[in-house]
Amino acid sequence: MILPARRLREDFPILRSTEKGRWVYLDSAATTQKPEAVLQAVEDYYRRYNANVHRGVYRIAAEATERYEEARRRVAQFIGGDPRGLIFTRNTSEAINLVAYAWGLDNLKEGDVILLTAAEHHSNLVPWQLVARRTGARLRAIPLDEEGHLDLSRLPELLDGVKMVAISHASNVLGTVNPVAEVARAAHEVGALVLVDGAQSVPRMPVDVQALGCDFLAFSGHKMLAPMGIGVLWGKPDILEKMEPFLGGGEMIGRVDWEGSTWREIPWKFEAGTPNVGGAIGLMAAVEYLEKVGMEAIARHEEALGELMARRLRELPGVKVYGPSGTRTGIVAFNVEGVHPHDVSQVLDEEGVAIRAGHHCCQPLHRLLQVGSSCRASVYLYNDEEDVDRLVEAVQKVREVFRVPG
Ligand code: C6P
Repeated sequence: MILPARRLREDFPILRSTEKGRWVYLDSAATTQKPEAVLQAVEDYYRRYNANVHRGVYRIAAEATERYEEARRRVAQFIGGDPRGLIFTRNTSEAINLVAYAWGLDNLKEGDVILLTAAEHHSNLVPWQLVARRTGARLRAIPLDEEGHLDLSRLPELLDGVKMVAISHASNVLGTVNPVAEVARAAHEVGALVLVDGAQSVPRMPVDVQALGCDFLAFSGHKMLAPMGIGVLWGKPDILEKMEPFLGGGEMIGRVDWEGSTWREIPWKFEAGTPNVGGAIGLMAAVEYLEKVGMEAIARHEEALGELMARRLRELPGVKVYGPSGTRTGIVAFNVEGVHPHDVSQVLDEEGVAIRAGHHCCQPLHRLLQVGSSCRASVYLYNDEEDVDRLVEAVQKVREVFRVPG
């Protein structure tokens, strides 16, 4: 394998072996585990310089503000973006809602189209439904081919009347990576803006907003080694400058009077109230850890494990794997014939293997796959072939317990 996963696991207290043996975590697409470096950075903030930011002038308040703004610059650099466009949010969902409301309510009107894909997570579907209901805009979806890749053959037609293209970069179910740069070029030709849901790509491959050519990128810290409760919306500064705030409150204002208020400059215009300072500092530590391991190596490691996992599961009689047969990320959804995913997951848990079971917040996609739910195994930099063996052995056990034919 590309990465020394066994050695990397030592950096993650929760993944260290216990007397019961080694527990195999295969649910990193839901949330990743946290390395010592991140835990220490967060603890150091709370133990040594916990203070509100942009407010106090005493020593530790200045230090907290400095580190919070340093985190903004480091995370912006990680995605190749201008730090003035980097807004800290709670997660991907909040980042997408920010754009849907703050941009959508003022820029969409009756008959305008928001173009998504047929594989979107609810977080990149429901906010647009809510805003479409308020503005009279309509949703349209780019269809998928047999393997789950985007079918772009009708893209020019699909772009007719489109004002916003909001698409995921990597699917949280199918293991596919969408050709975002190609879609963005076509979208810009018809004057549409492009939002990329990077929740599953930013953690597992090099992502550069200039190369993607997107106007907005949303992602979550907790899926890339950082704590929960910190996420990012990056936007092109000139677009963000023209947008009204999403939430109102402390610190996002210029001057407040009973008659009205003015806003601070970006990015602070979009950060109302006390931010998650410890989370941002944790995200900076996570980004530094990821860069040390190397994003290119992480992507290749995941691809190799994803392909291996999909191939080994496909070889088992009665197991159906979704998504492409070729290159994929380390996210593999599957079903065992006649066994509910929750039962599969429970037997796997008894074998010390943690996976996710359900619709993975992608109900329309599961309807397209003609199933209500699925099992999903997802790897990260701390997984290796041994973990794939453990998964396959545990699925074999499921087949035995439930007497799956074949
Ligand atoms: N997917 C999964 O197990 P939040 O919850 O806001 O941090 O991320 C939302 C989100 C948006 N887009 C994609 C493609 C995602 O995968 C997710 C989160 C998790 O698949 C939790 S449902």
